[in-house]
Amino acid sequence: MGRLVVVSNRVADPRKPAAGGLAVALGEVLRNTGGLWFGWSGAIADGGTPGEGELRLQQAGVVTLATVDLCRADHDAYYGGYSNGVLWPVFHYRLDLADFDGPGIDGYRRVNRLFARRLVPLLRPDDVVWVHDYHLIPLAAELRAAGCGQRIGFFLHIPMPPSQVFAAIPQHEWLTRALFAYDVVGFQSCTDLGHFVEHARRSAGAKPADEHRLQAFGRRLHAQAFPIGIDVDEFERLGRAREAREAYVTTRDEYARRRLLIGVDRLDYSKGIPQRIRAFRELLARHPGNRHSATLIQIASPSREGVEAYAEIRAELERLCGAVNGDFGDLDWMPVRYIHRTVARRRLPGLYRAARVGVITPLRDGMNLVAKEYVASQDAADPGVLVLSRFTGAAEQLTEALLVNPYDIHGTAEALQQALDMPLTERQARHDALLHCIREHDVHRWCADFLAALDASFAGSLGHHGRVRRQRRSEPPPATG
Ligand code: GDG
Repeated sequence: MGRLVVVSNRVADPRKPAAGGLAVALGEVLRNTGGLWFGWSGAIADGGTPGEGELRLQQAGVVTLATVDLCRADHDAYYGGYSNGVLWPVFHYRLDLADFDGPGIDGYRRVNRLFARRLVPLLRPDDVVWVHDYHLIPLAAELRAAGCGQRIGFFLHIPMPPSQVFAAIPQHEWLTRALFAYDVVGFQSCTDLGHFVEHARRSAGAKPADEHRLQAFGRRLHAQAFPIGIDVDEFERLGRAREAREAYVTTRDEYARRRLLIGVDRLDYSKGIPQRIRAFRELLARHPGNRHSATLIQIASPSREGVEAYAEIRAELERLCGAVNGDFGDLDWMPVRYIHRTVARRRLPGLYRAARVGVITPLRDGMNLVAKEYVASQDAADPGVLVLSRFTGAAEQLTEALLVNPYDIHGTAEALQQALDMPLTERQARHDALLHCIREHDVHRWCADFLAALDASFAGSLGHHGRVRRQRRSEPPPATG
């Protein structure tokens, strides 16, 4: 197979630790394969021209980082506007939070076109291009319009909503057509894949070509679920290293008389953190034996702070945690430790290991890697219990966790109590099964399976393999507002 070219919104030095599921996973993939990683630099060039941005190349070990700056107008429309103001909420089933009237679509399209223009000169004929996530759905259509015949795959890290929800996006038909410019489109779960197939059938009249392939818009698309995983061995190594051991010992000693529960998330409304705090409150209220004992450590790393909905959830969380501590806390016991900061990755395995319960309760999540990291960090002889939302992609695989409905505060509180009370033999049996599962479906398998599908895919157009006719630029999306 040719050189791997990864394209994602943000690019990170794969030699450095990252916070955020996509950056962590792609760093692990590229450290192994080498190649080119293309995306936004993270810099906003004030005073720059929309649709323009300088390309920078930098070598990071075996990986070449190719980044483009964005001007303020492009950044606000593409990133804050369409990607995180429309696509992120809708794909997480939150039509109430989507700003359909905003002007973001033009910037979204402009930045995708800019990325394509900057990427094309860097591509070699036998490159395999792997595009990631909702920021870049139309990228392949732009690359095809520029004459690229390389294999191009797309992986959606976030959920694919049901057709009726997706159809609320005024440009949903354009987005669906854009996905058919790829050779392979991957989803986190069978649920997501089912939603896509149903939508393509309904809105584009797509027909099944064979087991994994759909035919529409004169192209054949391979669509499949490829559940993402973690690098279990690497995470276990991290757990044995000094900083994780220190974090474990310090936390264990500090909370020697307590039973710890832990949540680790980017601060995002999809993660269900307020519902989690309410469930913990309910636990203390209904099961007083936990008072002066159970302590929830909630790490919420700052995320997308410029987007309005994120400022609101931050204020709500501070209020909720303050109320639990005020109502239940005592001089020697603070029930919730809420940490709105990014904790060093090297410390995370120690914190996970010190916690008797991992509380991973998103309202909706593509996969959720924290659930897998929690399992990988446990002491097999005395493991903690994973309480997991049934609305995560991870729940399709991690069926030995205690699966909860995070909207059901009472039911979640009861599951937390069940986790705290669970006998050792049951904890061991569940942990064994979970560890086996995350080993089977680790990040290496995710990567290998996706790239094998991409390698095996015939050029998506119904024309000759490897030779894609130059296509006209994709139709512009319908105007909004
Ligand atoms: C997207 C999808 C999908 C979190 N806080 C800290 C920190 N993290 C790390 C975790 C984990 C990663 O960030 C979070 O990954 P998730 O999968 O839980 O969630 P998203 O960031 O929303 O990721 C998700 C993922 O892409 C991969 O496809 O699973 O569904 O939404 O690795 O450990 N890391 C550090 N400090 C923190 O405070 N160092």
